[in-house]
Amino acid sequence: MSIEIPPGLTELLQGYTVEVLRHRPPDLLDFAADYFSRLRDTRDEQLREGAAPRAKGVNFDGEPMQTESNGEDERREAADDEDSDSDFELCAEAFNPDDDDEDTEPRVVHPKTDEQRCRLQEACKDILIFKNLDQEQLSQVLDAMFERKVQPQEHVIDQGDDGDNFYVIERGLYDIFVARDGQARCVGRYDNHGSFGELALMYNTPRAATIVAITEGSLWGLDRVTFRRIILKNNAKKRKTYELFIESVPLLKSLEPSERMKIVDVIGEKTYQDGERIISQGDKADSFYIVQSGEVKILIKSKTVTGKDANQEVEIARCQKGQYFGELALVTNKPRAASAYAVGEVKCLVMDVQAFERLLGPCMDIMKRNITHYEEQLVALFGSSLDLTNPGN
Ligand code: 1OR
Ligand code: 1OR
Repeated sequence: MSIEIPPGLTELLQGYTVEVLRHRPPDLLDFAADYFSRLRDTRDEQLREGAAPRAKGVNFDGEPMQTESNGEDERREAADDEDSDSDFELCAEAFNPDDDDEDTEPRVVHPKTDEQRCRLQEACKDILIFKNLDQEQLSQVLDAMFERKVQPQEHVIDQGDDGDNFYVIERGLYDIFVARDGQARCVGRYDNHGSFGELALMYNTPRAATIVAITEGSLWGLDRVTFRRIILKNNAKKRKTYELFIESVPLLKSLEPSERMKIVDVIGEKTYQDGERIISQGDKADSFYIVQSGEVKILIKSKTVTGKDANQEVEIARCQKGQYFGELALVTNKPRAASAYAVGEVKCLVMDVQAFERLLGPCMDIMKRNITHYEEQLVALFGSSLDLTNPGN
């Protein structure tokens, strides 16, 4: 007896398998349900538009995968080959923020329980590259995110690979390794919060670092297509919004314009109300701040300078528009040396420690020079010297 395999079955299952291997979803059944209903939607849409259904599979990013060439692929590949010695070699797709495909492309939606949605919202609430999204963009991003559990020693990202997803950390420790001259060096660690994997997706470059889970943990992934459609489109807007301001920040003057724009790509804007504490003396540090509008006052516990009145804080400095603060703890790898409070409503541009180390290397000398002035200013203010490396008092 011969069993006839229905036409299309092999491609259908192959398409699904490829997407499972790309996304490694935690629940195969949920993923299958999602995948096949999106496939059907794409087919129905094509039928409605009067086109012959051509997709034998659908990318989980929402792009139909064509099994029959229409010539476009070859043209694109030929163009890619011409570029083959550029950074864009691995993933040649360019982003044009003016191509408003947001409403025509099928959206990626990973259904979530209420409990998952709560955990996801909590994990994403301080993610800087989500800060400038509007409500609708943020809800599309959250809908598209999927949960990924990891085990100790699991490589979430390998340096040199193509970028598939961006990740937000819900919990767990993750070491960052960067290989140079064949030698992998641990250059930092994410400790239960933050995000990684944006660079390859933003700039179409190979992964710039390897990220290894040190503990068991939980991540939320966002696929490349949704990331580029929403975050990159928003970044194009951000560049326009902040270009003039960023050019005016004295600390960043020595950077190339393209380096300044990379800063804009990863910063998030945060607003603080009058009297709100932005930084707390003695805390572990993970961000750097530039005052965009308003004024920030820096206070230090008097015990730190006089050894008395532990609860009393004294004002030691003010930061105005274009000035920065919160660099000291990142440079010295120590807890926050002072507290920072908003005076009136304040807007700050905030950068995480990894971006600070990656992008502000050329400004490090200026910051270090200014830190040595802190000591001199302190002597002028209090007539005493202070060990700024012991700020937790
Ligand atoms: P990605 O898509 O390139 C690896 O994949 C991710 O590691 C990268 O995005 C960043 O999100 C994250 N240099 C490059 N990538 C880093 C770094 C980093 N830190 C985290 N990532 N440096 C370390 C700074 C502490 C600079 C090393 C010279
Ligand atoms: P941080 O990461 O330690 C508090 O967080 C920030 O306050 C600090 O970085 C600086 O950016 C900012 N001493 C210590 N921190 C100062 C000082 C300062 N001025 C501003 N910050 N001074 C020495 C006196 C205690 C300055 C006196 C004028």
